[in-house]
Amino acid sequence: MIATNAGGVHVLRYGPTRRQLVGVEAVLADGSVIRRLGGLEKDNTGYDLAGLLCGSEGTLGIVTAARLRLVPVPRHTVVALLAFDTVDAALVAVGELRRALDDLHALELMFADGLALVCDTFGLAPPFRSGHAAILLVEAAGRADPTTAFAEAVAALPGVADTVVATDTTAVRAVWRYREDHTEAINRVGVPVKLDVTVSVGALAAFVGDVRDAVHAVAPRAQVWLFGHAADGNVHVNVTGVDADDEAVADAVTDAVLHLVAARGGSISAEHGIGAAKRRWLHLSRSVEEIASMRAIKRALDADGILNPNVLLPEP
Ligand code: LAC
Ligand code: ZN
Repeated sequence: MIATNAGGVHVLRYGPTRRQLVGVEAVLADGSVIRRLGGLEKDNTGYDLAGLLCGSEGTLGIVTAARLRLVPVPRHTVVALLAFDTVDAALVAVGELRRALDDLHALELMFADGLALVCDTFGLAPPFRSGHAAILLVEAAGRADPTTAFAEAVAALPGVADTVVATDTTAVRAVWRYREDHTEAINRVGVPVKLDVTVSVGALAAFVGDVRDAVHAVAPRAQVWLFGHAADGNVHVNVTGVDADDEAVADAVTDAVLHLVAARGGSISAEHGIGAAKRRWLHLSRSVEEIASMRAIKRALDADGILNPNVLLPEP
């Protein structure tokens, strides 16, 4: 989790792993150990090495211990699925809910085709009587019961075509399945080309509209599955119907989507990292100067290049 700066559905409330990290112990490439586990909230004594190691994908050191910030488990949780007949209406609701709900805990985006696939694949009852273009999963959670504030915020939203609400643990879990089972359902269609991108929330509607066209321009018969973390502008773009082992087509799909993201000022990896698969495209999100700085840090801490040598940084 630390090496990848893992994200997930609660980043909007708590931030990614880096925000939880208050210290690490790590073994560096030369065998030396850095250890800073005191957990001081205020500590301006130089470079933030824990923050640097977090998200470094194993290229700078091996994390062997960590000190994490703890947050109280919310006592009350309420979850709803909100259906919208246009993507724009759903994304307007994203902004409204962020402004209106202090206890917002998750805000996830799905589309009609992905939801239908999940229901078909796992034999789940469709949550709505008819199909809707875009669906938000909204979770509010807090020390006090957020149900009233939640109901008021949802009632004030324009464009809600239908709702499903869950408050008890079993119902909450059942609602989350519609979102969380997306990855497994898509994997059963075929090995997907997987992309994980962010654009600003303001650019999300246009991106969602354009990304299918961008894929179809290079792979006309491909299916494009979109879902993700609406509040973060983070969309998981999974493409099936292209042979993932046919590198030329898979690369063309990746290239098309990641250039679209870059043109809209987004990030080519929101959560999943660069790894080996995306290192060729790092320049779309990072400047020449930034990549040079990253190379200098890598050289300083791992002169022989023994730690995860083929990930993150592009081949020189
Ligand atoms: C998710 C994983 C794919 O959000 O990041 O479900
Ligand atoms: Zn995700």
